[in-house]
Amino acid sequence: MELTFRWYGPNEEKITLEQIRQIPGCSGIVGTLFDIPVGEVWPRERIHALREMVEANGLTLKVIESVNVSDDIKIGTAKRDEHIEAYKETIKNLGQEGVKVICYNFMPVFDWVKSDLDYKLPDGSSTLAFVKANIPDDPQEIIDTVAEGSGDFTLPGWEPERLAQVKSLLDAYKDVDEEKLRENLVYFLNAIMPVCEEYDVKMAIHPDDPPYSMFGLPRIIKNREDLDWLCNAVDTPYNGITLCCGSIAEEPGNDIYSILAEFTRRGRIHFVHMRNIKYINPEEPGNKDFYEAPHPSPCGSLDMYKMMRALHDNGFEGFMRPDHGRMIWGETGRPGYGLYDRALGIAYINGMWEAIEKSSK
Ligand SMILES: [Mn+2]
Repeated sequence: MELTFRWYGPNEEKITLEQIRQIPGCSGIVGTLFDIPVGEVWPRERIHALREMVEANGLTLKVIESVNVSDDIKIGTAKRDEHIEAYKETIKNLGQEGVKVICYNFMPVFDWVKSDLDYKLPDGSSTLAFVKANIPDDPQEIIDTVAEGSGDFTLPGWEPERLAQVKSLLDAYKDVDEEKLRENLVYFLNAIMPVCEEYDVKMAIHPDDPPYSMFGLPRIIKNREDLDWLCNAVDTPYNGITLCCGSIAEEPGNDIYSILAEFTRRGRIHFVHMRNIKYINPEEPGNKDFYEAPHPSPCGSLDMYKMMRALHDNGFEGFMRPDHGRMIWGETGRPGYGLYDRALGIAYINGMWEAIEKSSK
């Protein structure tokens, strides 16, 4: 298991690589080239420059999050083959620079949805939350909320230039149901798999966040059955999963522990987002509201030890990162991606892993 930390690059971050290298037990960066428009090739020189910067700080660059898939590919427009060719070129360039895993998602329009980016907890910290009553019926309103809440930072998947066209985007998806979206995902994967195999780069899909339909848009990576379908539809280890524990657990009906165990055993989990969430009023029937809790089990609704054990006991050998953290100790920055709370998350994850390993010998 290799522990990593998501970092958006020198122009997009106030967190520095010098700070990240001081987090004990963190060996790598989950990197990105945030400024390259979706559908275009990531040039090898740019990847190389990022890699050198990361390696100069004693860290590795083996995971990318995300190389976004264009809406043209998801919808299946006439432009998709052009975008797929660009994606293949990007995979080749990343592979040649030593990248092993690409995280991506196949969610229409919205990469993820939360109602609150500054949800106050009793201890004075703030976190991300999903409270259904605060989700507007009009998707434009949620875009405005996210734009306001993210301050000077662009949030992944919420690039303003893309969301400026949200109405026409929603319209473009009107003939895309779950079946069509699945077909388009398989078309994309079949097209890129030979390049992934040649350059030894594993694809790792991120589940839908939240794992159910919103605004009438189709969602196809929501639960155990969807992950099983994905693995069987394109049956190679290069077609794998970013198991985001929080996203899967946002549907209380999903058994996160058995999903972790099964897909680790099947060799398909290449990257894990370790996150705890706390359900809000779970006793209300059908209520799925939650906030993103600090990593330790007692702070949230998930048993982190049980999740780590499911990975360990089934032979997990991939990459992991703490997922979103709260804003604590007066830190300000990109919601979900502060330094301090995510570093606490790594310390906790490392402690558990060491204890599990030593007690299993
Ligand atoms: Mn995630």
